[in-house]
Amino acid sequence: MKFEKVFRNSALHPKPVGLVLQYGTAGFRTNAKELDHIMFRMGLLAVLRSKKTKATIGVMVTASHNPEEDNGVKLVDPMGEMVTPSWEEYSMQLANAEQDVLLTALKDVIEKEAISMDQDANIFIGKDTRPSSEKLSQAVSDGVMSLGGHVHDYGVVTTPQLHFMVRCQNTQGCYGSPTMEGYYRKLSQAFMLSLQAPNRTDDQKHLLVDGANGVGALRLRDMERFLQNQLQISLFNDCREGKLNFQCGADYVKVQQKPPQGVEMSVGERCCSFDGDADRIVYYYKDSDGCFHLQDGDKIATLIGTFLKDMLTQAGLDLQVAVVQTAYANGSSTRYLEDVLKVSWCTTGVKHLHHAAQEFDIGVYFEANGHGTVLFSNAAVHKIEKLAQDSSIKNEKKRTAAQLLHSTINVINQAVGDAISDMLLVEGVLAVQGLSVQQWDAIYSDLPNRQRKIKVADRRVITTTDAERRVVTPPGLQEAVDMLVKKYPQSRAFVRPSGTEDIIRVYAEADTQENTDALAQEVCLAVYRLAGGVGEEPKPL
Ligand code: G16
Repeated sequence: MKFEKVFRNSALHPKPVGLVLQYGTAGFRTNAKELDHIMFRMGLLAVLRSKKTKATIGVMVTASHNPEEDNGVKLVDPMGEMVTPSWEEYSMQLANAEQDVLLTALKDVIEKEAISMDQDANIFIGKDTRPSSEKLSQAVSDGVMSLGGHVHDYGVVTTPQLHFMVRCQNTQGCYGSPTMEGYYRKLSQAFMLSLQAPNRTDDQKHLLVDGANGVGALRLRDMERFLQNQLQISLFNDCREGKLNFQCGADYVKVQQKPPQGVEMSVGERCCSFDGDADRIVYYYKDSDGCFHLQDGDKIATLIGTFLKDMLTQAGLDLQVAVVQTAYANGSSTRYLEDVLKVSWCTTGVKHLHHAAQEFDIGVYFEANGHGTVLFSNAAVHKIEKLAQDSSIKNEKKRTAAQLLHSTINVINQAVGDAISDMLLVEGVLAVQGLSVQQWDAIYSDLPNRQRKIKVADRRVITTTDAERRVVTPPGLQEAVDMLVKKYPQSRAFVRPSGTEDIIRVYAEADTQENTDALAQEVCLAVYRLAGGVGEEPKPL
């Protein structure tokens, strides 16, 4: 194999000398200006991964919930999941190799993984709506083609759509057709089958969607015609004006605990927000006193997990449903879920949750921020399909439950959390169960909670353990958090470095909002003082 082309073209995407970037929670993510060489090199890596797995690999150019000036890259493995953690090491090796040793780093991966360079490589590329994405996705293509790979560029698509295409391609169409039309048709047909409530009122069909001024808004518009008016969408923050993720989108709504700008909500109306690449969703509404109520990823997991369990019981199927959560899960959600389902914990990051959910017959995983999906084991799919197609079943309730489970499987994008697919799933479950958004909200009451961000000189000084619930370094910080937590009833707090932004995240919950905010403030101060805070000391909100 000749590497002259890689050598030549890499010089067109030079690495700034000394720049070192970490592979974070969801790939590389930083200011777009620092990413050209990373994109070229991830194109190279995708080719190696494709040759190694003998399958199509995806590369998505996006920084998801981050501000518009950032960008990033997510690598998609053959079944549509995030790239396997052992290859994260290789991506760092390639990303951070200085220009003169790039070929050595590349050859090292080839050798370690015993990759046959004669093997074909196919790469699917997608990008979000950021101004920098066009050029950066071109750098990915350059990397792929420099190493002889074939590119299929899907253009501006949501992250989950790209994951879906990769999974469809590598299952030879068994999962669906790897086209945009294939995606819209599969999900919308399954959604309509899953409704089972033909007499829904216009109010029940109506949904307000905040598209975060991102790709989710564009692609949801494309999908509307496939939904045949079964969902009547009022779309806000739809890219016509307004900045991506600015005062809108799922992350803003979840962290600020308030409605996005630009959405006209009436009392009791169901609303939801996507994030910048449409892999997260949160729901909310406003009550008659004008109070804002959030149905975040925990509430979505509860709705879906309990629905699936009910349907399995009605269908007489003995399959275990588990919900996977992270440290951000509200204490009330965990207490509620533990009474009805199995609950499992893992570290922040969909790549970890996805893996943990694969342990069960049916694994529902959601981060509180609205990132999640449901995974069905092959055995579970087989049992459900068999029952749904069994025409000898006389018991109507049982037959309906089996068919509902079957269509639910097809509404869900099992490759990764998907705002559009999750939205259809929630809408279907609410319709089948005849639940209003208020009734759904009343399943349990969240403990007041607060998320804050603290800027420190180097976020790597904070290391954690126990699914990121306890700090290991710097010394004294965990002891300080423990002392503070003791001051407030029903309280909990933790601190962790973000893997997508250059900040430390602080989470606190307690019996009242006042206590929660006081606890969050004190923990912020402890981080600032013990972990090298920069700028002004954190102030109470
Ligand atoms: C990514 C990950 C999520 C994670 C989020 C925040 O989401 O896929 O699993 O929760 O980042 O991570 P951190 O707290 O480490 O910054 P997205 O939607 O931004 O790609």
